Order: sequence, then C-alpha cells, then structure tokens
Amino acid sequence: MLTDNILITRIVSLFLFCSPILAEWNTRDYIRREHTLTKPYQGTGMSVPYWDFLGSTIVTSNYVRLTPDLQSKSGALWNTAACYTRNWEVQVQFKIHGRGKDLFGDGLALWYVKERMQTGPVFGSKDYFHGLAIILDTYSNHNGAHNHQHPYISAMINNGSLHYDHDRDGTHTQLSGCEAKFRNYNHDTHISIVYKDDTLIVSTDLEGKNAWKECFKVENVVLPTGYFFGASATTGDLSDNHDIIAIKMYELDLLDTQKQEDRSHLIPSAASFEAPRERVEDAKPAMSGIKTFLWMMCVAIVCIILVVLGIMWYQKRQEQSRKRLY
Ligand SMILES: [Ca+2]
Repeated sequence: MLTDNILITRIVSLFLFCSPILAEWNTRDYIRREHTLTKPYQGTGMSVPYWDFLGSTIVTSNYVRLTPDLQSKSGALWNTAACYTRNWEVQVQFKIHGRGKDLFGDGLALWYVKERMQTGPVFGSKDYFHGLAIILDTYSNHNGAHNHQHPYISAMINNGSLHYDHDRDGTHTQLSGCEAKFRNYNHDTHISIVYKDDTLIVSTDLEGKNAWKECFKVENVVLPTGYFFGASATTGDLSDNHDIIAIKMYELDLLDTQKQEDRSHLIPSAASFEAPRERVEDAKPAMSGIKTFLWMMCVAIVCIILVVLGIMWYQKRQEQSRKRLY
C-alpha cells in the first residue's frame, strides 16, 4: 500500500514537472507550413516549397543568402502563399555578418505586403508598397545627428502613398523603432513580429539567451489579410552577408468577435505615427575661398560705383548752386 502511494506521488510529480513543458509545446501548435521556411530548404529538385527567390539570393544547405558581402547586390525571398490568418506571429532567424568592422550596409527588410517579387529601392524591394515593413537598417545614411544609433530596427506601414526616405533612414515615416546590435554574432539571432488584435509587437533575441526582448509595440495598426510575407536585402558601396536561416509563422488565437470578420479589403493604416521630427535640411557647405573672394570683389565694385556716383551728384549740385548765385 505504501509503495503504491509513493508510486502515485511520483507519477503525479512527474506529470506536474512535465506540464510546463507540455504547455510550452501547446502555445506553438499552430505553425503554418505554407508560410514557413526551415532546413532542409530544398524539396524535390532545386525549388524550395512555398518560396520564390529574386536577384543575388542563393540557397545553401544551412542558410538562404539574400546578399553576399559584396558591393551593389540585391536579393529577396518571397512566400508564394498569401496569408489569410488575421492574428499571427512570424519568427525569423537571421544572420547579418561581414568583414566590415565600422563600415557595413545596407540592411534587411521583412515584409507583409500586397506586392511580391518586385525589386526596388527599399532594401531591394518596392517603394510605395502596401502593407508592413520591418527594417533592420545597419547603415546610417543621414549625415546629421539622429536621435538614435545604428543598427536600428523600425516599422513602417504604407497604403501605397508613402516614400521611404533613405536620406533620413525612414525616420519620417516610421511607426516606432529601437536600437539593436544584431551584426556579427556567432550565436543565433532572432526577431519576432507579432500582429494580434491590431497590435504590432516586435521583439528580438540577439544575446543567445533564448529570451525575447521587446523592441517596440504599436497599437491600432490595420493590416488586411491576403498579403505576402517576404524578406529582402541590399548592399551598396558598403556590404554585408544578409542570411535568413529560418522563417516560422504561427497562427494565433482569434477573439470570438474576430471569427466572422472579412479583412481582405482593408487599407493598411496606423493610428499613431511617431511624432515626426522636422525635416531639417542638411547645412549648406561653407562657401569656398574663390567664391568668397569673388563675392567680396562684387561688393567692393558696387561700393566704389556708388561712391563715384555720389561724388558726381554732389559736384553737379555744387555747380548748379554756384550758377544760381551768379
Ligand atoms: Ca540606412
């Protein structure tokens, strides 16, 4: 009898010990294969199921490289299946690395947009897009002072009318952002994008601790269903390897009120933008020596002419007054 009790206690404690692990598994039950990219990438033949490639992208057995550490490269990776899930989380394991210690660029963008497979100037993809861009910007294009350091992670929502301004690193159209050092690590680096109940939360796991750290959270973000996930990267004068190791998409729970809602025709929008900083033009470069000299010459000549005219006018007046006297 006693041994039976001990046995039951042991089974119960074993179950209790296991339950947090089971709970952990359950939260990740809804992985959507058609929006996921994991090793081994290749299916039958050379193609990767559910994903298309553009530009400099190459697929190896360990990573999908969007750009190599070489100048003027551009590559992208696009999901072939549109996303009809309303609440989702996308976790991307990536690696941005290169030889550059202080100079590297340009960065990586993760997309949930209407337009897939379109090349363009926004980290290798289309400007004036419809949807969401999460931008991992490694290079500061702005000459003047920023209110943040690089590398920098930011979010942009576009309804097709906004231009991503590289000269200002997109700061005038960003929803929110955070500084994050995500380059040149030996351990795995991850970013999580949660879009749930019209709230966007971006978190990172960059320190190899297997823990998410919130980068930013923005409420009242409207995104329709039916858009495509993608990733793109570009290099210019500066370069980096931009590698995607894995993309995992999880379907998140719906509220009861959300179950019947048709979101396919919504226009992307965000209630709050970060208070836009004034778009201050960069200071004009100081006048060159020759320009300054010529300018001074002109001023001097004008002064001399004015003085001469003044003297002539004065003499004429004197003459006239003399004539009147006689
Ligand atoms: Ca930049």
